[in-house]
Amino acid sequence: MIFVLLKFCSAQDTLSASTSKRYSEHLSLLGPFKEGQILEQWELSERASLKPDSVRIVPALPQSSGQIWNRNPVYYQDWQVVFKVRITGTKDLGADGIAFWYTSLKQEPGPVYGSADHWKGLGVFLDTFNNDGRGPPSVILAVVNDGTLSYKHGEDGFGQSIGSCSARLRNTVEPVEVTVQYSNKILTVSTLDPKTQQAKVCFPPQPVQLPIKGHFGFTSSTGALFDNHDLISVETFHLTSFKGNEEMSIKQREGSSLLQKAQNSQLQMAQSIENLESSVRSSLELYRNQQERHHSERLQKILLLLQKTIREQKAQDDKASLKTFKSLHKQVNSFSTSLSEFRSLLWDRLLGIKKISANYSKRKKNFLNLSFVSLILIGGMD
Ligand SMILES: [Ca+2]
Repeated sequence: MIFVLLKFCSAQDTLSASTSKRYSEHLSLLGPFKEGQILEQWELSERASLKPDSVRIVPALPQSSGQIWNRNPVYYQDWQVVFKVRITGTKDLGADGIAFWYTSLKQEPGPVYGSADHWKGLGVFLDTFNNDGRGPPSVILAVVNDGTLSYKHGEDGFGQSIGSCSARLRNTVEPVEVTVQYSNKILTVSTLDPKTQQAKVCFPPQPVQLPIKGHFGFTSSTGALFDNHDLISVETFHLTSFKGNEEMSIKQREGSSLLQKAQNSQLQMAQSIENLESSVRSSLELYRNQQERHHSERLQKILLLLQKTIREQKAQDDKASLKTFKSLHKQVNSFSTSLSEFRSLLWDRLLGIKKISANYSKRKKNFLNLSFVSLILIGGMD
């Protein structure tokens, strides 16, 4: 517990009082490990392997290299990575050391501590072999590359680093603990003194520009000389500085303002569209009214025409009817005349019949009288 507090305090030493940090489990790596275990957030190259308490980036074999990269990109603006390594060898000299990376992409294997050259981002190298004979036997150095720099491995990056410090790295009693921090575009590299448990800044913090998106990685290589290069642990923190907050707040306000402007613009646009729609709707209404008026007028015309036609037709009908009526009347009159004549004729016939009847009756009576007289005459004779 005391160790944790001290460690926390030591880590805090490199942070300003206005910076808070949050542990990122998915970007951290802690044992124990099982052989053959698949790390969810980290990918190992074939040469790298899991040991119970560490990731063996590369074993103590000549001309070897190994890599371990976090799988998913990091989007932290400010971050802090605390890692522990153990570099052990049976010989007096070993090589080449371990590199910590924060690069825009997961690097392919290559010549720079087992990683590709011309990287974009940061490399912090724990160099265990002095290639050019200058300076201390082992150092920690930081190199920032924009993708154009070719690392001079044979000269241990002479003239290329932004800072370095002497450090005992091989066969230490305790693992070597290094803290790399990027906050407010300032890079700070520090080591933990195993005796005092105090952080020691490796070189004066440097202003650097690192990619917004990147990957953390650890790689290692050996040459003719070799060591076991073990990564014990990685603890990553997401840093949030109040200044950053203020900047963020300003950016948020700016963003909010832009958003507001965009929203206003959208509202204006929406209003314009609404006005346009209203105008179109009015025009359509007017057009419809005009059309309706037109239709109405047309209908009125048609109606009038129809009425006229009907009247004319009616008139024609009336004429026809009158004609028909006249004809009929004439026919009726004619018929009536005929009927009257017929009646008259019948009447005359009737009178004639009556006369005949009367004559017949008279003649019959005369005949009867004549017959009676005849009978009397005849009887008189009997
Ligand atoms: Ca070297």
